[in-house]
Amino acid sequence: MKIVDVTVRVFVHKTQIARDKAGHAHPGKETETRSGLLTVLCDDGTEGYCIYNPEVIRPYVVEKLYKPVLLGQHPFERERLWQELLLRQRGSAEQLTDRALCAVELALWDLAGRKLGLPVHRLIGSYRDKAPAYGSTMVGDDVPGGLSSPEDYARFAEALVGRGYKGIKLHTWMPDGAAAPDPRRDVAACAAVREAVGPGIALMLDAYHWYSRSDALYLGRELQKLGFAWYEEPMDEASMSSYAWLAGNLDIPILGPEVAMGKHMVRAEWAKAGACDIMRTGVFDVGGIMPSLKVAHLAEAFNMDCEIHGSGVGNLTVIGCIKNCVWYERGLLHPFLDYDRVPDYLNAPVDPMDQDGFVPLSQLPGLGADVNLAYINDNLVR
Ligand code: LLH
Ligand code: MG
Repeated sequence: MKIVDVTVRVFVHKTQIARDKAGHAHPGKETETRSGLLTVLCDDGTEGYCIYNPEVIRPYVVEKLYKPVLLGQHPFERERLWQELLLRQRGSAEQLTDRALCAVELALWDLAGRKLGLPVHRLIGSYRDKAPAYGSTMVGDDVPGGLSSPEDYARFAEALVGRGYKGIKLHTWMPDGAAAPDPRRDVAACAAVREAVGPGIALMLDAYHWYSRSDALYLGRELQKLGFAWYEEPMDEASMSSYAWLAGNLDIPILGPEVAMGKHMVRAEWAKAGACDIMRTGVFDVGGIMPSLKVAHLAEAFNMDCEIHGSGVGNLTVIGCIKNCVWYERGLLHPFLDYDRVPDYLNAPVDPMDQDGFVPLSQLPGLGADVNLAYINDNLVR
């Protein structure tokens, strides 16, 4: 069995998500957007897929970086292929990003699962068959009834509890939203949500990511009083020593790093430095499922939990295979959006949630995305 082609089919589909100038997602008018179906194809006809941003998996990346490593190789030699892609990443003039590394790694896993007729979490070794989800809100906005005030957050939190969520993470206001950032307004939103949902719901905060040490300390002390479960990325993660300082000054668990470059290696440094109490990884942050497992196992060896960043089949698969993680991050959510609506290019949602707030691990062969190939082929960008 060997890889004979790597392709990307770019297609259009409807979206109700708009991005602000800083790239944060908000609800918007229904419009069309583009996605790419990355496909790794083998000589026996087996295919593996990953749907992702077509700018990240653009032709240059496929032709000059993926194909020279993958063509002619056995698709099950994932660790070796990943390490060879890593060598190219060093010399790629930053064209092979961790996200592009992740996309092709996910496609290789999907291919293996489809070939063997197994969900990937079973192939790796399952730990669980479902995970509790926390509802992860979009960042704040200026739209009344949306996420424009502490009261809006409180009403939305009540609705999320009604939907079944046992945990909620607030993303509060970030520039270029009006009056953002403001740690006092963040505290008001967190207090309003705690008041609305009571003590039995786990609450977390992912605030503006560039607060000063003094603002981050003030905010953390207030979250402690409100009984929050963790405090995420209040400062620029490039300064690990700021996080070690913050963790040393607060009792609330600090979660990180999420965006700091350096995959599992930088996370080892954070664990050693005491810069976080709960480890963070996400498949698109560190280059795939394998490096995420390395991070989770590293954290386990430090008696630390490792919470997984973001939604989707790759992250769910990691959660399915590790013990030291509590939650699945479901979102991003907003009162004006129906998160349960199935995208045009899928036949079923990747993370359906029951009324008790649990998301099942997929039992489909592969990563668990039920890709609607007919839709994609009918809506190609030529
Ligand atoms: O900045 C944002 O819009 C969010 O923080 C987003 O990146 C989200 O993925 C996140 O950080 N979740 O934990
Ligand atoms: Mg985050």
